[in-house]
Amino acid sequence: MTKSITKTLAMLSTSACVAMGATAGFAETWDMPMAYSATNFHSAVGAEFASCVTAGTGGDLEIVTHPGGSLFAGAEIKRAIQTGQVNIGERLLSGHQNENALFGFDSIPFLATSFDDSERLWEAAKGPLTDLLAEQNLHLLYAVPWPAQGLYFDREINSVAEMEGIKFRSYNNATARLAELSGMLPVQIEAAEISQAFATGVAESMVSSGSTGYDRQVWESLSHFYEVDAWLPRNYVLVNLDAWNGLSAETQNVMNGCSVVAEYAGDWRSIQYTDFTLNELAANGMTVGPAGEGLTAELREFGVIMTNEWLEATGDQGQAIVDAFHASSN
Ligand code: PCA
Repeated sequence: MTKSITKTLAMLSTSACVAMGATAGFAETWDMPMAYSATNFHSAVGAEFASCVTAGTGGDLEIVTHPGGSLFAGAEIKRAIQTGQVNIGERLLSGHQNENALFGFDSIPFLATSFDDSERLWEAAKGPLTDLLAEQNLHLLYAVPWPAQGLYFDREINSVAEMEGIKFRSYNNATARLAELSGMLPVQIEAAEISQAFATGVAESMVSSGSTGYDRQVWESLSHFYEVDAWLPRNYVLVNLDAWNGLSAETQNVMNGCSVVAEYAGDWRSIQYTDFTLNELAANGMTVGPAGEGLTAELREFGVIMTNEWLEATGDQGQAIVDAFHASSN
């Protein structure tokens, strides 16, 4: 990895010189909508990526990030890029599982539960996902995992039976299905809106990372975080394919180089952020720790059900991803 980063940086500086040496063409600005708060590590990585491209192209292509859902809300970002309302943006693709089940490969409970697993699963899925996105007029640049997903509640929970009837904030089909299997009542809410949803009692629980709980200060309404390590969903930075094809080879090179750096930095930040945010949840009064054995065993059963459902929905393509993931651990 270090070697490829060094190569990338060398490539970037070459491209930057080429771009700066070129006779100034028309400088272009691309707005980049992002759904999560400005202080979130994904948004920080996006801002670094934007500066990298702006500097690397000698200002020929300036990218301006708009975090916190300020330009488009999370659910609208993919369509905005596809239709060319913006040329670039970041989106949690599992939010579009209803369009194509393949988008949910990173949200299958207990398939890939660590950063290493997540990396291997991503390697297995990258090809098919890139092809699927290209069919939708989207070019995939890079993807960064969230820390592992755990369960938040406003009370102590030791079994699935105790979850009956709890209002559960979901962020994609998989999280809604998990709620359904455990007898909770799912309500889909963007991360930007959850502080208010918890404060007003619209939701009393969710599955997410320590990162989102920290960003949204959920300790104001919730009391428990159970480290379940259920899966690590990813955010994806996508470009409108026509806009991508319209870029010069030099600019594409710079963007590819900046993407490699962003993916590497994003992984690193996500790993660092895991302990930091869990400590912050505890420091702000929440009970933070692993789920009990009974609850964990029950949740793992849901994992088996949901893995089978996903394989049924995706057929040979899904099976090939899961097989390649398992094969890569040998
Ligand atoms: N935070 C995002 C997605 C996964 C995560 O950790 C959210 O809760 O919306």
